[in-house]
Amino acid sequence: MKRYSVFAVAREALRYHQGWGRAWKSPEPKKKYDAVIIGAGGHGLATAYYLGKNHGLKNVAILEKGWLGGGNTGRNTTIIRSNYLQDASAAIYEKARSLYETMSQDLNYNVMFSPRGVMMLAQTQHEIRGYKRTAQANALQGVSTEFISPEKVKSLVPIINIDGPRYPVLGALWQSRGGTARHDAVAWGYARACSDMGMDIIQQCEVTGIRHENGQVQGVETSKGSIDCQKLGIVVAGHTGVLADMAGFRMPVESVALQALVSEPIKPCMDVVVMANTVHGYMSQSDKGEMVIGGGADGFNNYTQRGSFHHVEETVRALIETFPIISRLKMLRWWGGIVDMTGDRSPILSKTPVGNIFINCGWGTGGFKAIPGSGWAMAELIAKGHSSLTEEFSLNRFKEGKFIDESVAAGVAH
Ligand code: FAD
Ligand code: PYC
Repeated sequence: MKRYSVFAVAREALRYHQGWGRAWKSPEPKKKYDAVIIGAGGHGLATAYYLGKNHGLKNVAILEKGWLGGGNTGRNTTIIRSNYLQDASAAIYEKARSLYETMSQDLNYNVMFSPRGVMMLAQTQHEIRGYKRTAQANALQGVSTEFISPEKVKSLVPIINIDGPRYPVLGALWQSRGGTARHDAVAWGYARACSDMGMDIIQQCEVTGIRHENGQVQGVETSKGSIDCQKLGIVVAGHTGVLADMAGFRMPVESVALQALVSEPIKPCMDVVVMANTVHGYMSQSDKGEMVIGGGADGFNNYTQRGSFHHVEETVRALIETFPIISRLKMLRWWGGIVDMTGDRSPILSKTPVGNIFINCGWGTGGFKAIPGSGWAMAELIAKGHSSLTEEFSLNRFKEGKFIDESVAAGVAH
């Protein structure tokens, strides 16, 4: 047995009295988490939630360098749809869209899912062909979409000008069960549910290093100290390259800023979401009455998490022909997020070259809509080592050339 001098005992008694704990007790063995998730955005939180809910893995920590939902999850324009072209995409995006339908009940947290309908305008002959093809693919995939006429577009969106001189509206791809949800609430709802399951969500905790030995992950170094884990999920969107570098491998993603803005609030005037991909703009109206407007991504790689004047001008100029009423609106605020783009505009949900490190990224400009489906699939991959929903999104596709081309369905110019 260890012996203590009288001074040591007195010192420890004083520490105890001052509330610093029983310093003479043998130290608790260092906690090892079954899984650590880096990134408390929607995808990281949803992954942790389904690890607990679907696979009983609750000894989990979620590490966030800022605040939960403070990345792209809290900066997006909240469009939810599943009208993608390829089968693998339709499967995961439709899984996500259907989970959004019951998310408020599942999490007992109102995420304000509003299936108000999403339309993607066809303003060139090329887009008509593309969207008709997507509608047919969606019919085979069991995703409900249709190609609608310009007259139907006008009846759904009375403020639209379908006779624009440069880009008249020639029809639209319409998904009536697409819509929007409150992005912060999605993050908060998942976070509360994770916390209720006993998971640790550690904010202001930046991961600065990743430890592995003999090809197996051991843990991470953070701004709050070192943390051990059996399995590690990297879910950091625009910072994917930085984290992959810490683990010693490279990822086929580029980081660029994507921006959006809102107008001053006005009376309700548009109760569907409209995307105009030829002119690079999209718009919906928030519950507060603001017109939520976004455009294309920056044409160069960067980490600047903010908006820029030329984007506001380009985006608004592009939309004014189709929505003349916005020319009189004042802008209230604008912002940017750093999105992670892959070459085929499809995500990566995959094992990595390091054992028990998994990665979820590449959602680029369109990952908000995918949060629940991605979390569901990623949790299965982490818990069981495979998931039918992630199979085609693995890193192998870049070696094998099996790309999942969604450059049109991504819906935002890049
Ligand atoms: P994030 O929410 O960015 O979370 C990643 C987290 O990782 C961040 O909180 C970050 O702080 C943290 N992190 C990074 N590095 C570290 C580190 N070293 N240690 C600890 N934590 C770290 N998608 C749609 O479906 N519909 C839309 O309408 C839409 N509009 C968009 C509009 C804009 C302006 C933007 C920017 C994006 C838009 N998106 C949209 C895309 C969508 O927002 C993203 O694909 C999605 O939010 C990604 O979620 P995430 O959880 O992967 O990333
Ligand atoms: O993926 O639908 C989308 C989207 C719209 C705006 C940004 N992303």
